[in-house]
Amino acid sequence: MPLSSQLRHLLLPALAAAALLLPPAAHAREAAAPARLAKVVILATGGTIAGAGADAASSATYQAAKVPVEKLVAGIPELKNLAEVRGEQVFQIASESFTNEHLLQLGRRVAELSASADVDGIVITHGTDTLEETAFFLNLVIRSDKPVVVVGSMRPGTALSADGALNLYDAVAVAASSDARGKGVLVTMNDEIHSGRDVSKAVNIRPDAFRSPWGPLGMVVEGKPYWFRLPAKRHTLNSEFDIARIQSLAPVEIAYGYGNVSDTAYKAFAAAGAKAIIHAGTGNGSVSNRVVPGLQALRAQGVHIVRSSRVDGGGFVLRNAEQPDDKYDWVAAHDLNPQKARILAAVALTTTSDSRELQRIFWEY
Ligand code: DAS
Repeated sequence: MPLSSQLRHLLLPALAAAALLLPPAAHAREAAAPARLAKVVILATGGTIAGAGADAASSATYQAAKVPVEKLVAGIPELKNLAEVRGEQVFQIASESFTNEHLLQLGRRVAELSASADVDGIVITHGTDTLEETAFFLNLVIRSDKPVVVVGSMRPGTALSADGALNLYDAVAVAASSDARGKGVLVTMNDEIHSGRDVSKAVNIRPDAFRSPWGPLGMVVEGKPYWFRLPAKRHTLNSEFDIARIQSLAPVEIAYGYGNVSDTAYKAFAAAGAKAIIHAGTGNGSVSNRVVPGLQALRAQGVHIVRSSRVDGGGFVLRNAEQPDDKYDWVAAHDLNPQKARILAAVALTTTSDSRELQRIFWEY
């Protein structure tokens, strides 16, 4: 039954006065303006996430690096519920064609943006082939705790059940979340959040292609990150490396170990100027007895030998196990696969050429 006007006149001032007595929190909640959306910059480099195929059934036959960043962002209007997003087209290439110069140029832009008060998080759209190398490189050299999230897709946006849009939505959600700060460079693929250090591409044509041997750090579900683990190795603000102090990366090459192998590739790499060679060895980074003398000679010429393993996913190369690393002055790559070991060796060589220092760095990063 409606209040009489007389009673209303009596009650309203009393209710207003009572409202003023509410604890500040209640007032603050009602009065506060909605928290501003995080400002996220998407740096686009190409890859399948920017790819296009001839028809929807072409999920593995397509051209990478075709769709510009503006179209990627426009294709996901829901992004504006997560963050204030703007895009920059840094490159438009398939990532198998990345060079050290691409890594340095991208790293310098990421460093510049992460130093800006007008940027809360950064997303990098990237081809999946070398995504793990770029993510690890940035993890080593970007001196900021702001979220940097690298993302790709296994299918072009033109395909049935394309994975790029949700992967990018997840990446923006993580880059916009304050609890992603300080966790190092991250990778979002297939609903999972991985450490840029650990993750690698384990399958070449499925959306669940990316695996971390020690497991993902968390998941993104409906635009919300859920965390279950933290990185164990040094990264970003806790790294001794800084993109601002890196002018170039030394040539570091990878040679594969297998039955009947010879030392030809190692010698050719050294002759071409390699400062370190990553041995993608069998098993525990083992080296054929047909190759050991050649590697000892290269070490004597000043070329570093880093023993990684072609076995990728869940173990690590043990120093002085089957190979006398102390005697040969070689470096054990620990749990890093050959392509990650190449990145760390190249970054480490910007500050030292001492093999004991290199080994310390391989234990710590
Ligand atoms: N060629 C692959 C690349 O650019 C396509 C992809 O998977 O992103 O890495």
